Amino acid sequence: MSVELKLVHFGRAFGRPDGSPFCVKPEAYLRLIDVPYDLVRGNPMKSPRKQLPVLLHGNKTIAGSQEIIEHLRAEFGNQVDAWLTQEQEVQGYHLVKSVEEYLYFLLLYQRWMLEENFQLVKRAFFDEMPFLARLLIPILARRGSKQRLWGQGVGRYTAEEVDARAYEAVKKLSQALGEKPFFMRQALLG
Ligand SMILES: N[C@@H](CCC(=O)N[C@@H](CS)C(=O)NCC(=O)O)C(=O)O
Repeated sequence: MSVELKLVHFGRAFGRPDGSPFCVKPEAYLRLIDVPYDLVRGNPMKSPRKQLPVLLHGNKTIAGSQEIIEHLRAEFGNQVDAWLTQEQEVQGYHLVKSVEEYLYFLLLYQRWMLEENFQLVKRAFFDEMPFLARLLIPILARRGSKQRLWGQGVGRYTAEEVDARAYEAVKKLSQALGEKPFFMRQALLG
């Protein structure tokens, strides 16, 4: 069977499936539903919203991690979490929003604004690029992240304030997870 799903992503980094958590998310979903897919390294500037991930499915182009999951659900059925109660679905929605719209920005700050981490990011994300691109793209990407962070608000914190908020956010996630193997799963009995 030929593979008709192509996930356009940034690429493996830091020993993880992708440097971007938004690209890890649809790939994790594809693995959960066990549908064959190819990975293609892409350029966000060439994608519909100037961001990755993007899914190519036949002649359809789907931009955005959530839209990709919704598309896969519509095409292949909900094999992953159809058992959620409506209350759990609502809780899950807000959990995802807090990770994607808050914790993500703390991560963005730590990666791009702290010099020591930026040097690691530069090596992990851009080392394989041709010389000029390797020189310029990290500077432009850092500038873009700085503007996003300022607009969102996290960019106005000090590094110490960001650290404290990231620690608090991860600790609360860990408390919510408790002994469960994944979120929204009822606590294991016995
Ligand atoms: N809401 C989008 C967010 C995707 C996103 O923020 N992607 C970032 C990488 S983490 C990106 O492509 N940035 C490229 C840029 O800003 O130039 C989703 O869920 O897919």
